[in-house]
Amino acid sequence: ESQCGPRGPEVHYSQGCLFSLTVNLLDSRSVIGDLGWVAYPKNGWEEIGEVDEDYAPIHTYQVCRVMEQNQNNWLHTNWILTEGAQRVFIELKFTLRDCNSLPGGVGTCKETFNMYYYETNDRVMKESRYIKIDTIAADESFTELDLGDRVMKLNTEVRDLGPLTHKGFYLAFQDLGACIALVSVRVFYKRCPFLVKSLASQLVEVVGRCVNNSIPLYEPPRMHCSTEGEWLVPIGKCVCQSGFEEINGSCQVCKVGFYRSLLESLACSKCPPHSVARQTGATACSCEDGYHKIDSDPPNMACTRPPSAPRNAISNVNETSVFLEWSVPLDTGGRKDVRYNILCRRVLPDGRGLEECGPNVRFLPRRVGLSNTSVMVADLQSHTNYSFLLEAVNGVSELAKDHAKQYVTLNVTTNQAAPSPVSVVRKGHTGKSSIAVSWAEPDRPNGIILEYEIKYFEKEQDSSYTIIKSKETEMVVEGLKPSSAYIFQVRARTSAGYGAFSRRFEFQTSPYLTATSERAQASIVAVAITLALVLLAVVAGFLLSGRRCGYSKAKQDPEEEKMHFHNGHIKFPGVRTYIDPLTYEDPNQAVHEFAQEIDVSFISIERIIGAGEFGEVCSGPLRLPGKREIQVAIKTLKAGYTEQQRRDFLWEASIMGQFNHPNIIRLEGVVTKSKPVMIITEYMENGSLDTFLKKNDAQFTVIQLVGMLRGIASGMRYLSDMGYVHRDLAARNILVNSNLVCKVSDFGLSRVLEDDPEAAYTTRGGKIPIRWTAPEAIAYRKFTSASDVWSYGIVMWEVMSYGERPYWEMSNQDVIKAVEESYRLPGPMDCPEALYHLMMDCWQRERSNRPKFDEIVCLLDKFIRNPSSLKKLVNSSHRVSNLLVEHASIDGDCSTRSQTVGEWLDSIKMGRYTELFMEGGYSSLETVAQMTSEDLRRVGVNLAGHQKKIITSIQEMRVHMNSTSSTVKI
Ligand code: ACK
Repeated sequence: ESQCGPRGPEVHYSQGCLFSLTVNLLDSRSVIGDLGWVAYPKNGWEEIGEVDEDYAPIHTYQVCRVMEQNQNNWLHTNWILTEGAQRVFIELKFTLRDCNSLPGGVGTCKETFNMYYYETNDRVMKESRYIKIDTIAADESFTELDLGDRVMKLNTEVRDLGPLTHKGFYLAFQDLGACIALVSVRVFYKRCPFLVKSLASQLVEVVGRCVNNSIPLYEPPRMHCSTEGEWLVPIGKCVCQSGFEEINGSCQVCKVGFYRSLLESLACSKCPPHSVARQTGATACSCEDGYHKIDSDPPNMACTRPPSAPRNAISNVNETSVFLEWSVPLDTGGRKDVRYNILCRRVLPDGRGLEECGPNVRFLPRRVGLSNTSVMVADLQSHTNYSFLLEAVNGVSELAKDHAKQYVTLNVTTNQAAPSPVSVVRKGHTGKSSIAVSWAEPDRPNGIILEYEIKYFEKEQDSSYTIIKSKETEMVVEGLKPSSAYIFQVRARTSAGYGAFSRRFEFQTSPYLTATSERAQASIVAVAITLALVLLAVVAGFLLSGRRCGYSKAKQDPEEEKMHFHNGHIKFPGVRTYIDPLTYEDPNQAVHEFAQEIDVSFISIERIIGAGEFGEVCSGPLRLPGKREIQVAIKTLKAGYTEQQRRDFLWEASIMGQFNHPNIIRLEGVVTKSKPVMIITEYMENGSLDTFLKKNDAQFTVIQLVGMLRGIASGMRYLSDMGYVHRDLAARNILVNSNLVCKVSDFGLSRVLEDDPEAAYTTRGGKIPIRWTAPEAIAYRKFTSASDVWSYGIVMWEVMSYGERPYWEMSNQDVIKAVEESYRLPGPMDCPEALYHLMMDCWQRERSNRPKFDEIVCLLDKFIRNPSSLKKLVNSSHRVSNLLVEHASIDGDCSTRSQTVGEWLDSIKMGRYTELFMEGGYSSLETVAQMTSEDLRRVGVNLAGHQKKIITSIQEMRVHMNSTSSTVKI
């Protein structure tokens, strides 16, 4: 009671107060007058009346018959009422004599006594019913000495008794020969305060109440009172309410600058950074101006603000995709939940402003709410300027409306890109041997579509397929088998190259016609022809009447298209072409039109890698702001240059800057505003191809070599499509990177050769590329893409012979003479025959007979796809050190010439006439070469377009045969 105070269940459980009250049923010390206990025998226990220092009576019963045998002395209490208690406690205080300290009488002396009880509902006592409670021994017994000192060692023993079922009970103490003084006997039970009447055998639940400024935590406090009067099983708890803290068992208000929210901690806490509590008793702190908190922020979290802008943003353009990357903002606003949003805007031409990128632009993984510091933006338009706003936000950005948003802007120009795939190919009219197909322009042409390629093959026969080219978006494919399923795929080509093929579309030709349906068809055809004639007459009249219709989009024979494609360099309006820097009055303007000026501080020259024509070539890192650091090659213009030399030097940059192709060395920019003047290009780890091959003699597989050649041909195809003639194509002007990618470089010579033949022959001395140059270019400076093809053949030879010098040590004059006399380089050692054939084709005297770069790429691709075509090596007899002249032909889809009549007709897509040619007796190319238009009509080639195509091919064949017959071998 003293411990818990008189408040009863008004407990503050957090103090851990457990308490009970005790109720005495008997206390021998509080009895005034005789106790009235009964001793038996009479000479056993005897009562000694004494008073304590306060004159209160002390009832002591003692017995000490230690010297006598067979002692059995009983002492009974009065009848003790239980008052309903089921469990009572008996507290004995007594002294006991140490037997060892007794002189002589140790044999009978005892040091214990027994305690009994006997329950009754009335006062009637039956001794025989006593039940032993326990044998009581002393913790400490006293000796003679203690008696002398009058220091009595008082023992206290408590025993409990229960469950009691009767109204009352007697206690009895049995002595069997000890020396005992029973100083006091107290019998009591325990009860919970204020619940005296509720004491029960089970736990009784009692609801508590929280003290001032405290509140129940989770649930109101409850405790259970046990039968022993103890508080057990506390449930619920009180805590100080928000804004208060518990100090010494009471709840005290939080001071200014401190706060306490309910569940966070028991004590008031200092306001977290950027927040204040201006009054006492704060349950939370409020944010300083400019700082915010969101509901989910814990109370002890500092107030935060929006982040600053992302840093170090860089862009990496790959065709029409841009990879944006950045670093986390310097100031995250104090939060971890920083996310990034991208705003994509297209820069409208002619300064017309910006427009938001439409829904077609894809953001990977997404546009807003990016948790990583990078994003891929795909499906942009090619050759277009974009401005990306990159913004960092966090959980409080929404709340900080007045906070000026901090963006970082990235301006990006997309590159040239191949067109996207044609998505649908439709079937039109179907005949027994023809199917009309049409398709829509790709969703993203990424430039002007130069032509389409239609690939088709009989279903499940995809090892042999046919490719036809067309400028239209429809065509009739002929020469098909009746009742057969064909697979069609279409792809588009722009100056950036081919897009991917469409998915496969399967169409079926009609079955053979029956006699009647043939007749029906014949009549339909007759009607159609009549209609066509009428239409023709109308159109002719229309044209003759002087009205201009412009370019007619009427359906053309796609085969004709292919002819055009094969026989000439196709140029369509709008195709990007190379612009001769000469067209600029001020050469400096040309440089800055095509080349970016780079601040020299972004370049570090680390080492010299070689000597260029105008000065040293160095390498080092280029760190453009907002761009990833890259390694570059730095061509310098040596000090003391003339203005002309400066112009010549920068000329190359004006040219290079116009190109954008993976197999053309990429110009990063120029330094013209400081000295030395520099041209900065991408760095090619393996340097020039000739040196690289010499260093790695016989180290590569044929496919690796063909892969390199394919890259060079692809770069050259791009240049020829751009209308640029290189004029100095040689392995020394090809650079190789660490992935063995070959890139065409050195664009410096062409103008000089064109404008100043003397300069080419005199000032450049050994650099005159006689060995690489086509005869017509040497003879009368006819530099064309066809002369570049000749040089390409020499590069092929250099590659296949691992950097051997063409024509070895022969003098330039001897080379010119030998080539004039139709001598050609022999096939290099271990060179596949097919590659040597291609080289030889590149060295056709008649330049129109040389393959186009397009065909070369196509053929090399075929070799790469089918390496077994490269198994057969050049006959070793062709490889003696003599020069050998031999004509070879390109076969297959990439060529216009072939060996048998059937192959030749197939190659010009006139295979349908093979049988007619055979029937007409034209079974060899020699006989075919003599054919006239009249002969063609006679064998059954009636269509004018087909006649024209076949005749053109026959004429080519004649030229070819004539040059073959003049072959000289040494
Ligand atoms: O054979 P190389 O190591 O490769 O020696 C020459 C030298 O500079 C003089 O032209 C090298 N070179 C030129 N341009 C580059 C480039 N873009 N990357 C690496 N090396 C280059 C060339």
